[in-house]
Amino acid sequence: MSSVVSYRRVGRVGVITVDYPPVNAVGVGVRNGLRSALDAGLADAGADILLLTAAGRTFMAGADIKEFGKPSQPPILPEVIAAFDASAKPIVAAIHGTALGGGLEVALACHFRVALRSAKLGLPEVKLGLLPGAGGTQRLPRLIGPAKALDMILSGDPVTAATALELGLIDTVDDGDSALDAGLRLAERALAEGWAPRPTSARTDKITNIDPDLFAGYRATLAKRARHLFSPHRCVDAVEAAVALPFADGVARERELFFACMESPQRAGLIHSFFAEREVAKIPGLPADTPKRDVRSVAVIGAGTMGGGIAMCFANAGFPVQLLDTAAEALERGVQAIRRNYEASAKKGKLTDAQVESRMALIRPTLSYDDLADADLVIEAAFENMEIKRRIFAELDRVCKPGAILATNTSTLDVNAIAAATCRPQDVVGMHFFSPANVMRLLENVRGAQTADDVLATVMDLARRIGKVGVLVGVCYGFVGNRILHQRGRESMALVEEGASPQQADRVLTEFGFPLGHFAMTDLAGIDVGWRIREERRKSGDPDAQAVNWLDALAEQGRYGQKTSAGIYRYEPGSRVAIPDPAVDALISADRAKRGLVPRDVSDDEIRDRCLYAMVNEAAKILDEGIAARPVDVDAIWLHGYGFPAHRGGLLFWADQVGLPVIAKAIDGYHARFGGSHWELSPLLRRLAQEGRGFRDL
Ligand code: T1G
Repeated sequence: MSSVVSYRRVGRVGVITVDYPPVNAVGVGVRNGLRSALDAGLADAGADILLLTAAGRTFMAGADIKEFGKPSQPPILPEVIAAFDASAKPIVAAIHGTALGGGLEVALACHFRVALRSAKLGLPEVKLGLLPGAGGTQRLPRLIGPAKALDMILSGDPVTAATALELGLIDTVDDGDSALDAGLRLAERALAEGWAPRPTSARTDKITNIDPDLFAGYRATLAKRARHLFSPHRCVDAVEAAVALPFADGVARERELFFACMESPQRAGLIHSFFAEREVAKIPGLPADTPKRDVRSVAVIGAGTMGGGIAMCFANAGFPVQLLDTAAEALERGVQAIRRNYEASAKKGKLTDAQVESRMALIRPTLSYDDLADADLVIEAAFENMEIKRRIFAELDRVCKPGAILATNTSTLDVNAIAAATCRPQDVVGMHFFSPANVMRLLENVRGAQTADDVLATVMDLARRIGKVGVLVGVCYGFVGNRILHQRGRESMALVEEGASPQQADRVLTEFGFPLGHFAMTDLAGIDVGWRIREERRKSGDPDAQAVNWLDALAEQGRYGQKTSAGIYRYEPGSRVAIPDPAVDALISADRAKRGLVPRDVSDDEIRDRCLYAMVNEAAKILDEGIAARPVDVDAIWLHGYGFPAHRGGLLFWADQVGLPVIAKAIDGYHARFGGSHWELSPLLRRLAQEGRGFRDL
C-alpha cells in the first residue's frame, strides 16, 4: 500500500485516506496510491460502499504544481479519476479545507459528496494559465449546468460549502468538524437507503436544452475582459464540448485544450507568479526558526491616507491599533475616513455591519505619544520629510518599551538615518506599504544596517499575518519597487519629449498588461506628490531632481490629476476614465519648442522596449548591489505592488523569456544613442548575457 494513500474498512465502508502534507497535492505518489486504494476497496468483499477522505488540513488541493513542465508520470490523473467514476461500488467524497483543481475533480468523479461547512471548493486552474484538465470541464457542467460551471471555472475562485450545496455540486453540508465522520454518516445513510453508484459522466439533465447563445455570450465578455489571456477562452471551448459531445469525446477535447494551455508561456508565467509569492517569504541567511518578537498590539503614527490604511490592515487581522496624530482634527478626519472605507465594504457585501463595528473598536485614536508606551510595534506614516521622521523616532525612543519594533513607512528616505535618531537602531526597520495600504498586497520590509534578525523575522511573519506579500529589501533611494518605477517613469517622460504622446505611451504599457501606464498612474497618485518630492529634493540641492517642465506646469495650474478632475488627462466628474486633453498635448508641444526639441514618430515597440529594458537594467543593478537578494524578490514586488501582468511571470522572468543577449544589446544601443548613467549596462546583466545564462540561474 502507498505511503501517502491508505485503505481500511470501517464496518461496511471502505475508507480511502490521502495523507500527503502540506496540502495533499495530487502528485504521482498520490495518483498511484489512489489507484491502489480504489482497487483494494473494490476487491474488499466486506466493503459495500467506499469513502474518499484526506488527512491534515485540507482535502486534495490540486495537482502537484511542482510537476508541471516536467514529463508526466503515469498514471495520469484523468485515468485515475475515470476509475473512480466507473466504480461498481458507490463512492462518497468527504471534503474539508480546500478541495481545489484536480482534488475537486477527483471528488466530482465520486458518486456523492459531503463537505464540512467551513470547506471551500474551486477550480483555480485558470489562475495558473490552465483549465481543469482531469474531467472538471466535463463533469462540473453535468452537475451544475454549463453557465454556473463556466462562472466557477473562469473566476477560478472557490465557493463555500453552502454555495456548493445550492449549486448542486455537493449533496450535503455537515456541521461537524471531522470530514471522516461526516463521510461515514453519509455512507451509512447511502447504505441504509440502498443508493447505487451514480457516475457523474452519465448525468445529462443539466447539459440538455442549453441556450445556443450561451457560449457566444461568454466569448464576447472574454474578448473585452481577457483578450490578452489564453486559457480562459480554452475553458469556454472545453465546457462547450461537454454540452456538444459525448462524454468520452468531451474528455478527449478537454485533454487537447489542456495541453495547449500547458504549452503556453502564460502557464509558465502564472506558475512562476504563484510560487514567487511563497518563495519570497523564505529569506536567505535567515533560518525559518529565527525567533520572532511577540507582537500583539500595534500603533500607527499619522492618520492620513497611508496611516489610516495601515491601521486598517492590522485591525482587519484582529490587532488592536492605536492611531496617533498630533492634530485633533487630522485624527478625527482619519478615523472617519477609516469608517467610510469599512462602510463602503459593507455596502458591497464584503463586510457585515457587526464586522465594521468590531474593526472600528480595535482602532483607538490618540493624541499622546505616552499612550504608545506598551505598543509592541509602532509604524510611522508621517509626512515624507527626514527631519519630521527623525523627530518622531527620537520621541518613540523616549516613550516606547524596550524591545518594541519601531518601523517607518517611508517610501524614499534612508532608514539608517532614521534609525540613527534613536539609541536602538537594532529595533528599527522599514515597512513600506503601498497605497491604498488596506488594498495593495505588497509590503517592502526594509532591512537597516543594524536591524536585528529577530526584527526581520517578525515583520516578515507579520506580512503573512496581515495578508500581505512581504519582500525583504535593502536601503537605497526608492528601495526596489519605486527605484525601478522611477526608470519606467523617466523613460516614459523622455519618450514624450521625443515625440510620443502620453496616451500612446500609456496604451503600450496597458497593452503589455499593466493596469495603468505611467501617466495615468501619475494622475491617480497625484501630480502634486511628485512635484512636492522634487521640490524637497531641489531644496536639498539634489542635482538629479530635475524640473519636469510641462508636468510641473500642470501642477502649478492646480491640475493634480484625478483628485482635481484634470491632470495629464481630463476626467468627467465622478469618473476615472482618462480622456486625452488637447490642451496638454499643446503644452507638451510648446515645451518641446521652448527646449528646441523636434518631435519624431516613436513606435510602440520602441516605447515598450525602452520602458521595460530600463526597468530590467535597474533591477540587475539592484541585484548587483544586494538591495534585493534574488530575482524572485524583484518579480514578486512588481507583481504585487505595481500590477506587472502575472501571466508574464514577473519582470525578470519575462526578461529571461525575451533573452538577456537581446536586452543587453538593446541597452548598449540606447546608451550609445542617449548616454546617461541609467543606460549604462548593468555588469551583472552583461555577464549573464555573455555567459548565455538568465536571471533564473542566479
Ligand atoms: N502543488 C504543489 N504545492 C502546492 C500546491 C500544489 N497544488 N498548493 C500549495 N502548495 C505548497 C505551497 O507552495 C507551499 O509550499 C505549501 O504548499 C503551503 O501552501 C489537473 C492541472 C491550497 C489554498 O491552484 O491555492 O489541479 O512554501 O503557503 O496559504 O485540473 O496553497 O510550504 O514549500 O499557499 O494555507 C490547482 C494552489 C492546481 C491550488 C493553501 N490547485 N494552492 O494555502 O498555504 S492545477 C491550485 C493554493 C490542477 C488539474 C489542474 C494554496 C492553498 P511551501 P500555501 P495556504
